[in-house]
Amino acid sequence: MPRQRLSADMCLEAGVASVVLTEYKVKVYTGNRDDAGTDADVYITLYGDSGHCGETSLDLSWHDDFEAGSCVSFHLLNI
Ligand SMILES: [Ca+2]
Repeated sequence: MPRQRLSADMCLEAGVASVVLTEYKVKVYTGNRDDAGTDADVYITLYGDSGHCGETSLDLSWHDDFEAGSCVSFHLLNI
């Protein structure tokens, strides 16, 4: 299963003095019905006690994400 680790810098908001980063594993299951897959850009925003990581693209390089019947894991850091 392909994995991607996003940098902490991508998840830090300006003005936050100190943060505790938590790593999350997000698994996206795409159904296997006709036309269930997508080539659209897919984003996620994770919220924590100190803020949020902002809109983060779920996209693995050199991998056709969100095909019908697939499961893709993404590793994200959140504050
Ligand atoms: Ca991709």
